[in-house]
Amino acid sequence: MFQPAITGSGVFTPDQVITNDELVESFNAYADKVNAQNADAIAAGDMDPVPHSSSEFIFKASGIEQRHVLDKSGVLDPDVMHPLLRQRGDDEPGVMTEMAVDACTKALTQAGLEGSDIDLVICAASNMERAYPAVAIEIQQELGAGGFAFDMNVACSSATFGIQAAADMVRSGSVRRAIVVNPEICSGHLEWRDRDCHFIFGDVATATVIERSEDAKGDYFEIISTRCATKFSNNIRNNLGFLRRSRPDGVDDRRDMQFMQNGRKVFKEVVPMVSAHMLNHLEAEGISDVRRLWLHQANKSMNDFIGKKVMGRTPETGEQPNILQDYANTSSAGSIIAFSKFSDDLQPGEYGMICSFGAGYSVGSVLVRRH
Ligand code: CO8
Repeated sequence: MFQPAITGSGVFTPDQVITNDELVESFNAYADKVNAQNADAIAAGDMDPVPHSSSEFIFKASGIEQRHVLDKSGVLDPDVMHPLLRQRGDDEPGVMTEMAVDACTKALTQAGLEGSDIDLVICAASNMERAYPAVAIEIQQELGAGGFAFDMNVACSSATFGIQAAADMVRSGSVRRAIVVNPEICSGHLEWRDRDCHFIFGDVATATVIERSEDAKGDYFEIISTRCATKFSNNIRNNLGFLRRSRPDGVDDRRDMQFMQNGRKVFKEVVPMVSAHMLNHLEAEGISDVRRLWLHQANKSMNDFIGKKVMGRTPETGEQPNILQDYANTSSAGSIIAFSKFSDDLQPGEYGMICSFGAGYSVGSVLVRRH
């Protein structure tokens, strides 16, 4: 058995930013347009008007101030309301691969490695841009990595589930060096025309290098243990799938072909589930002094609750870093952005926990110790 360690991490952040005010201005223009087009039906009581969104609500309910996206022109155009991304030819890398390679290159540089040193690529994300060939295999090719590659999807928990899979393989010796990469184009499957959720997501890619601690070339975090759990729930759902064409009632225009959630229920059900999961994991390892929590980034109040429960007190500034004010919810990448940006200052011997949670429901935790 070998001791797995995280020896590098990297973040690709798209250049384009949408502030809450920009988002709300475009949403309200869309609402006004739809309401004007349906003025008669609304006046007759046959249709409810589309209500306006507000920046104040968004910040208060979620803590989000802005989000990075691959394309803001389409998202903010009231006649489009989704990103406009060039269709890639079959002979060029896909959009997810491009983002992933950027994040992987940063993570590999931090680990002092080349792509050819890697013998496992896991592309772990909420959505894949095509059914096959696996996005991970294209990333493997672009990196010049050897071994094998595969895609996995556990929604927002994809990164921690991927790290568990990679760490277990490194531990057993079946692979030597792995990279887990999370390219999340959340803007592609968010319903920007629904004010209940239009503010939630952003785009990003993160990557984590996992190898034997004895192979590490610089600083690293030992992966002490990992723990994953799932419990079926319909409260976060997207029905877009390969069987859509077989349904008699149309193809892509239904609301359930995009992200849907009952946010209130998710909040109430997931907070206790995640807190108990993390506490059980720490208790099983006999750890009572975890110094840093890198949590999934969906909602600031949610993280405040979880942090308080797990630490047994209100976490001090920096103990539970949030990045969602700048990035919004980036699905599986959120906890890894927090880890990548806020882990350098941990002292040797100190413990931290990465934890992601979301649709499924799913929750994954990774206990690390700074070497
Ligand atoms: N502007 C103004 N008012 C609004 C808006 C808005 N934009 N949106 C809603 N309101 C109104 C509502 O209509 C409601 O009005 P009323 O009281 O009259 O009915 C009122 O504000 C309150 O609405 P909510 O109850 O919905 O508000 P909440 O306080 O619950 O906040 C949140 C909503 C922010 C969504 C919150 O519930 C939350 O964050 N919940 C947790 C969500 C979560 O953690 N989800 C998991 C992450 S998703 C995941 O796992 C990944 C899935 C795959 C990725 C998909 C990528 C696209």
